[in-house]
Amino acid sequence: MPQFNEKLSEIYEEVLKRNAGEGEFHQAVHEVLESLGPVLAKRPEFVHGKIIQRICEPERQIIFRVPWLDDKGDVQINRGFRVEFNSSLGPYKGGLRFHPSVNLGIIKFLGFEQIFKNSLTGMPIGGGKGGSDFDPKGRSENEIMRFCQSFMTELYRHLGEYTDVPAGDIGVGGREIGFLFGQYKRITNRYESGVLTGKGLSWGGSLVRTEATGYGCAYFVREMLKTRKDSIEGKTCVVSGSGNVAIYTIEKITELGGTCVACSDSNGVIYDGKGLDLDLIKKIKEVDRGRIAEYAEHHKHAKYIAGGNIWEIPCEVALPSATQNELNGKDARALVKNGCIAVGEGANMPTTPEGVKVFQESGVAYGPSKAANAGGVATSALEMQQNASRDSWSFEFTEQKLEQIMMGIHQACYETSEEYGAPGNYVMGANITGFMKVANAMVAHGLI
Ligand code: NDP
Ligand code: 2IT
Repeated sequence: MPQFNEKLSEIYEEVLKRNAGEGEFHQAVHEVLESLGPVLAKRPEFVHGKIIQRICEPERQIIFRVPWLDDKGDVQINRGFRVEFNSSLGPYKGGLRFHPSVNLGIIKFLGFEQIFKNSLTGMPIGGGKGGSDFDPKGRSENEIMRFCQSFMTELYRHLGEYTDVPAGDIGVGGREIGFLFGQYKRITNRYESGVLTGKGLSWGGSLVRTEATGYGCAYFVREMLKTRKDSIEGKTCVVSGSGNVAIYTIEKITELGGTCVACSDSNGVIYDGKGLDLDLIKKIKEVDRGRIAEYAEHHKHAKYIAGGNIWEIPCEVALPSATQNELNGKDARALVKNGCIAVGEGANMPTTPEGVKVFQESGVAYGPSKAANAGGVATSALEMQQNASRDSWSFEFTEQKLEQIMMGIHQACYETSEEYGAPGNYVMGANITGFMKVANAMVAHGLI
């Protein structure tokens, strides 16, 4: 594993001091800095210009009150966030997360990761992230709408197609983007399609955006296996979560010949040895907005394990697609012991540092989130491109672009890992490739 040199240790200590208590942010910064030693040795102007210190400091952080009325007429108050992290490659771009666990540190880790992920896509987008500690679970559609309207009533002044372009993340899908877009349009009196991505298909959305993160992750795993003269065909796969990313990961993995035998939500795990019935999962999650436990009511041969640990289920390919730090060192050891040879991260930073170390030391093909799940934001950028030209592309054309982008990301990461003497280390490959483009642009833009 790469080590910190004295300069990087000093930078990291400063990050810890300036951002006390933000554990996830520290973790994300640590993982990127670990890769950058050899880059600083080659590029002294990055050191003189304090490029890393500047990248670690968001350009702007917005925190705001979100008051709204629930169905009983009671006042509810949540906290809204938007961290506009880095705009050297384009307008701030990144999702909104609605989940009770959201706090500034989580939004900052996500925004920080987004800078390098967005750079890797090759599209003109900067990095940002936002959200709220609002918990959508158990809320009626009217409550969700009122919350989204109140959230946008503050956020709109910070957005714009050339300024900051949010999209979905945990708890924010097509429905929420619709309510947010409607309120933005009403307040600004502008039909500014490019201000949000993940829109509905009849009002400026792009085909393939819904599928993009999961499809992209499956493509990335396919490419990793290809470098090892292997394929997804015939592999047993396990996908955590059962939301947007998990569903379309299962879809593409199945299309590529793999068999997904398990998925989950925060209450438990579904195991179906015959291969998951995706139509049923889509009905439960996308139509009925239900819980994954319901799967076992429809398929008696399937097993629901309340509170179970999905990583104990033997598989050759693991696809963590729920949330950060959902897979720890012990889980990684169990996966390796049970024959896991590849990991593709659909979620953001789902593996703890100890887990990452286990995978790398065991020779598992490990695709880190900022590379493996970049297909979602890349397709958001394709949506922006269509909005700017008032065009809409076919499913086939858009998916082909997504596939090319994912193959390009894989190749760039692999080549960089070779160049820096660690072939197949996609963590180093992704961090260095993503960083270089941002750093070069920052140098070109001067001290801002
Ligand atoms: P969804 O809200 O559609 O689904 C989230 C899934 O993860 C649900 O099954 C949920 O279970 C589970 N989950 C969420 N939080 C937790 C938690 N704290 N503990 C256990 N399970 C949890 O979100 P997405 O599918 O969009 O996002 C999943 C991951 O993918 C996130 O890490 C996100 O940042 C990342 N991602 C998403 C992209 C996108 O385009 N949507 C793009 C790139 C990355 P439950 O219902 O029980 O909460
Ligand atoms: O983590 C992510 O890349 C996303 N949630 C998608 C962001 C986007 O702007 O499409």
